[in-house]
Amino acid sequence: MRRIFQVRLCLLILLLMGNLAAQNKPDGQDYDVKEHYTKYEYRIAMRDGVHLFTSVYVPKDSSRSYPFLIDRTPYAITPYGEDQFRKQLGPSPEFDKAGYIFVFQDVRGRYMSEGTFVEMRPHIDNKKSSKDVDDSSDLYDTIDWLLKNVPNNNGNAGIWGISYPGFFTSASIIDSHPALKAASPQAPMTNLFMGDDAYHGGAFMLDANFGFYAFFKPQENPQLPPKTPVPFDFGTKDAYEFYLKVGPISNLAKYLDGKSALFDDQMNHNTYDDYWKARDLAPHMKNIHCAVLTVGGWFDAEDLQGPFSTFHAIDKNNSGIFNALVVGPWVHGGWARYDGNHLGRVEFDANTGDYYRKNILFPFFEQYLKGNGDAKLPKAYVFETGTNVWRRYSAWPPKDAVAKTLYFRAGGKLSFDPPGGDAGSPAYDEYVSDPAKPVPFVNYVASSVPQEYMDSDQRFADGRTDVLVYETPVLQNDVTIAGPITPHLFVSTSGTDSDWDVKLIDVYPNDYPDSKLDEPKPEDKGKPRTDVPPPPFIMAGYQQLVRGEPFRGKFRQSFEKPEPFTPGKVEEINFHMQDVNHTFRRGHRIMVQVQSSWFPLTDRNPQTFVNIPYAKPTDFVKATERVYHDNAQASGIVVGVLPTPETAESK
Ligand code: PG9
Repeated sequence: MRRIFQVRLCLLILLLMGNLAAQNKPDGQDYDVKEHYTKYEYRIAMRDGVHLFTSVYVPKDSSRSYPFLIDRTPYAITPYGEDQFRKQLGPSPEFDKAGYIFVFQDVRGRYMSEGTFVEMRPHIDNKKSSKDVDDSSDLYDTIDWLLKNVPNNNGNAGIWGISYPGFFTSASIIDSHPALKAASPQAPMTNLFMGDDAYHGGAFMLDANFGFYAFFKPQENPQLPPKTPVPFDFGTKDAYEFYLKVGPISNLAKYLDGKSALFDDQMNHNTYDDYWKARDLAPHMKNIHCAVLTVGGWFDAEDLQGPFSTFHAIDKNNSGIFNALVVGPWVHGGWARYDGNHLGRVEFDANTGDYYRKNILFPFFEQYLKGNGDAKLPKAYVFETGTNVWRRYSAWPPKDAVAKTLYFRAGGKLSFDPPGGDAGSPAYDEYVSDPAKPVPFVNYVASSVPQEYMDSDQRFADGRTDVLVYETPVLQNDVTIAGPITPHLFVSTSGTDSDWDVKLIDVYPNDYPDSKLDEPKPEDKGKPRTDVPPPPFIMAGYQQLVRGEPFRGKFRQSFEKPEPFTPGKVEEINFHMQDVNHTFRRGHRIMVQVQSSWFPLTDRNPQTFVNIPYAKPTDFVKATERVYHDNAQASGIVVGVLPTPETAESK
């Protein structure tokens, strides 16, 4: 009897493993990499003598030649060992099957490569000797070596990468090697202080960054990654509670067992100083001679600004090359791994990730690395949320987007008409902001940054006394906006510093049908859902976050030199919220919420003008915040409005 039980248990385990493997296999394809590729490992010497550990997967079919497709990463090129194979080599299974020579490289100072890791290593424009090295010279030397030492290559090379590997893609294509023909920087970090991972509007992106530097630590010498990484133990599932208890964020260093140098840099450089200016990649994006396809996600909680900054910098400094942008309704890196038909409760009515991988990225590299066909890609290939359609634009932002202001009006109204008719109404709205009770960024317990927060339901904030709400009447026509959003606020505070966080929201009608996503897939039945937030699943009246962005008021004159507020004095603040392409459908409403904390997404502003990471507990004080909306101080947000069929007809 016992024997039979053991056999059945083994069969069950094999079945489960098979099922798991099937779920992990990319797009359900049973493609065996080891059967079709041979793997080699090399230590390639750079011009300064440092050796970078590089693995190369070469197609076994030697009847034709192949281009290189390179991925340079700080996150280890596992598995190590020439007999250990990745399950997938390229950005999607099409690449593995079509045949490329796939190259993976540990960047300087990471895992098995020699040298010293430098956060977003600053580019050296005028290199004077072989000691002047950066990621541009490292890729140049790597391609030179590959062309000479890897047989059966077709003389062309491409590079791609997501997030930090996206930065290494952008940084490596500067002063391009002549064999480099195509690059795809995806969610490329471009300026960590200006809207990428570290700071948004001068506020520190606390939850994401501490979580990141809890595992991303400097290393002494070449080393293999740990067999089983041990995640940081917050001691609670509630990040809000954890970070509130921490107090001033300099207290976090004690949790990083003395290896907090990279995190310390993030905290200690809390103005736009030379440390950050040296790491702004945009001004160095020159002498790029390859085709570039930059990819980003509307709901990327880490590097939302990077793709736009990189795309515009390449356009500005490199005429004559193919330079295009793709933006879809995706979370950070979501375009590479999910079907892309929803985020949280919000549905996009199509597998946008599959579409992009098969019809945009794969044809791009096939065209420029093999001369196969014409991908016929537009300058900007953008998924318009709300209408849920792909748009092809000849420029980004679209040329026919017209700047219009959505004005805050008395009585919590929002209107494209200025506040002329509000005579007799109060000139401002006010609330008390208490750093001891900051406004949460999600209304459920979360141990990290839930990706779905980027389009999550804001009804939990709508009723709070420390959140101002402005809302249009029900829309009679679709309103489509495209491009960046610019809050233009007139404010005062009883403190000497304050954050002003602005959220643009799409309010669904009260008869909107419930989400189809509420039914888990058969294979997920009974399992806790991680792709959608907890109940309630009601979509009627849903307040979808379209774009939210913090702004730390001390930087209203400049990010280099913060200035205190004079209590009660009205000041003007203008800041940048990242691009969108969204349609507020007829029957919906447009809403804007304004608040002075967004926790623990960002660190808390003590509302006292101090060096915030090193604030004293007594610096954290309540403040009365005012937002003005009379004729002379007309607060609002500037958006780019596109003509829609209705408005076009009405012209
Ligand atoms: N964008 C991520 C990150 C990089 C650097 C600091 C913090 C986060 C990432 O590479 O995934």
